[in-house]
Amino acid sequence: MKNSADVAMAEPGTYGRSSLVHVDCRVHELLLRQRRQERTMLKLIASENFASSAVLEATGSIFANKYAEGYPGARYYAGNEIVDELETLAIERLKALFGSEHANVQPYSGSPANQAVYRALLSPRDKVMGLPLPEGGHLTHGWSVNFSGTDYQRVPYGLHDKTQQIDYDRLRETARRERPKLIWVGGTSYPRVFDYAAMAEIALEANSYLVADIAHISGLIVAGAHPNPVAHCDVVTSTSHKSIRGPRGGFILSRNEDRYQPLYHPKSKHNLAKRIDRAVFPLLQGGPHMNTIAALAVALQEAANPSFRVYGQQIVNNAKALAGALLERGYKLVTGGTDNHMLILDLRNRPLSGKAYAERLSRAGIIANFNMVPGDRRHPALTSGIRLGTPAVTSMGMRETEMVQIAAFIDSVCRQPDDQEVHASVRREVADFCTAFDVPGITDR
Ligand code: DSN
Repeated sequence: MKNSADVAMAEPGTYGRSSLVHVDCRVHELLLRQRRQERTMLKLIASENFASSAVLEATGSIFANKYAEGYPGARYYAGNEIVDELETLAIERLKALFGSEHANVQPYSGSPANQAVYRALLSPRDKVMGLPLPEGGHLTHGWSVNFSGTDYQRVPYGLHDKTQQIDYDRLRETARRERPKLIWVGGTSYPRVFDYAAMAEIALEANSYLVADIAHISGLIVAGAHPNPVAHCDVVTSTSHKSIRGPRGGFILSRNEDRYQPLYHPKSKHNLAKRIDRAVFPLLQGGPHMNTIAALAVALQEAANPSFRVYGQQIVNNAKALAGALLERGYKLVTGGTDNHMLILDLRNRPLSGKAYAERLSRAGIIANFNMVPGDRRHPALTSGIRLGTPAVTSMGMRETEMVQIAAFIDSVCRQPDDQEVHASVRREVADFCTAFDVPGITDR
């Protein structure tokens, strides 16, 4: 028997009208399974969220079909009058939300956005300071296996031994000595607020560009639940799919003018904004994903709604409640707690690796990622930590009471990591627990 895809292709007129279930039952079945999983499990990955139905609709729209290499008003393809309006709308919304002079919405995601910053500001082998990955930084902030660590000179800065928070005094000393051309502020597993004003002072003393990577916390910033770095930084980069609850993509904010242009780019005829734009396209990328830009515009409209402020604050309240409940149960947390949307369980004194605990939790319907902790002696593929985040469960409408219950689920699994019956029983309880909440973007039950 012919499969449904053959039928759709064979019958003239059916192409373009059949729905997924009729064209590809295998992918449809996988989609249904993923949907069921997301409805019945607790998504505690700090970098994930649930985009709204409106954001998903724009992501899956016909804007995906359009080639629009270039920028609004200066494209290399015809027929872009409407997408010019669309991209301008996203840019203006972004500038208004963050108070930025310039915005580029074309980066395909966070790492390409960061790569564009390197290419706009630096030359190969220039010195770059960043927080190392095991201490909470990102691969692109100068980690050895990433282009940022192989093509540039890495000057790591670190955490205070006691507080496990950024040691700004040591950072200042290192910056004075090394005079890096760029300093990153931001990370992927740092559960505290960043002191952008202190970083700006340090960067100014060292003649360094200051670049904030706000991928994790952009939603918190818009909601007023974390300080906004824009006034302190030369450039700010972000993904758009984490706490800001947009499509999978990235963006860059910057000043128009480059305060170090005479020093570092005396021959360039382009200001900072223009150099960022040229680094994204044509240097690194081709056609922008206009469907993603459409969905970003929608997400920014949602984030401008006053209810988003309530959402952002609740993410933080929930993270604090989850941290408090785990501390009460005797768990150790990196830095002793959290100021933002994430917490990192320090499992160095436990028998199993972070990876092993993450696997057990997953069997019980709790999805989290294993993560390095400061001073970790285990291999990065095993680690001694678990990172937990509250953006997704907060999008489901959960509050502090539910965080206490989630801590109890986590504790049951981690106390009995080898008892599969316990995992199965927690899995049933978690599924039951989730049925009381709606999952944005997943409308059917
Ligand atoms: N992969 C992202 C995270 O989980 O934090 C960072 O790029």
